Amino acid sequence: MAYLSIGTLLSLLGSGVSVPAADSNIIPIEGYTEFLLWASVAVAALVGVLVIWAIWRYRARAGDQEYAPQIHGNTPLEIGWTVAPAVLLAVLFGLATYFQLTSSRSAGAGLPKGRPPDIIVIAHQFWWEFRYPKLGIVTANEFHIPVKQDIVVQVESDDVIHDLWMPALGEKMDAVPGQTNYEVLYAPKPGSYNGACAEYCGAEHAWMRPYAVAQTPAEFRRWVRHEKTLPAKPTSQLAKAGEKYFMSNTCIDCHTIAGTKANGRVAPDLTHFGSRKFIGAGVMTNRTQNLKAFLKDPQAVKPGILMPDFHLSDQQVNELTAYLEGLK
Ligand code: HEC
Ligand SMILES: [Cu+2]
Repeated sequence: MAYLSIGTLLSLLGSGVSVPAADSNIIPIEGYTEFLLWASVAVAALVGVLVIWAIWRYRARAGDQEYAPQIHGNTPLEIGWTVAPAVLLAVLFGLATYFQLTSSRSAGAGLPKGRPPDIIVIAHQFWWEFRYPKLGIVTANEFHIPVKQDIVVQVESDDVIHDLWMPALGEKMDAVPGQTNYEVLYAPKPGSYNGACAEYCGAEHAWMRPYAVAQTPAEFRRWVRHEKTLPAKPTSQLAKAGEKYFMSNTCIDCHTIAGTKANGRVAPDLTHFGSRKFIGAGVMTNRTQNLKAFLKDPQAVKPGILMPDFHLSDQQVNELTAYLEGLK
């Protein structure tokens, strides 16, 4: 990025807002937005300087008449201040249209016709479900994609309106209940990419962060193979006790763990929970202490979360942690 980005500016201003970095090769419209920002700053500065200059230049002086000379109408000036903004707006309109069309990879502008989606994204309060219909994989919050390929994504919502925003990978796309939207995501290079929910959806809107891992085709195939295998059965006493608790409580009505009787659909699929990077859609990294704190009191970690507090004893927390961490 040639000039200071809006994200950097916001963080310099100490707003505490972090805007995930976008890749300007994919989203030229971001560059245009920044051009607009700095063009506006330049115009505002010019106006400010002129106002101050006029105040100083035409200040009241001793011996002035009570009224300044009254002037009525100035045709060249009036034509000037009508035509100049009109030209400027026409140029901006042209640029905006151009960038909008060239940066859009989605429906109407390059969505491969008739191609079934690679990923179905279902937004929930306050987490993301990722289903790969062609590969038979289901995961939550963290999803993987191969690099340098158009990934056709179908975006849905299970409850209220959310918005899938992966700034470095493509456009923002609303997730609207009862409606199916499409977009194309594209990762230029391997790496991890942060995203956010970009439509206010409730208490934990801010902690509803999708996380993408873009991989080479070979790595991606390995990940797919891994996701399709069942997690190893628990071996330690502790983990076995955790499994027993999980399977005999309502955890199974909300969560799915492939190969077990847990097949709930209203909460994140936990089949490979142990190999994901975050807990609670980004609210914490997936480490032992954090998982324990989460299980002990989900509401304390993520107030408003739609997971009940089971008032687990420390022993039960330790057992469940051992079990869940083993779900690799
Ligand atoms: C009423 C449904 C419900 C029940 C019952 C339930 N959960 Fe959850 N759970 C959720 C929801 C919803 C989330 C996602 C919340 C979020 O991130 O906003 C969640 C998230 C989690 C996560 C984090 C998953 C991730 O990928 O971030 C773990 C671990 C978890 N639950 C374990 C359990 C265990 C263990 C039990 C049983 C003791 C249980 N849950 C019972 C609804 C439920
Ligand atoms: Cu949301």
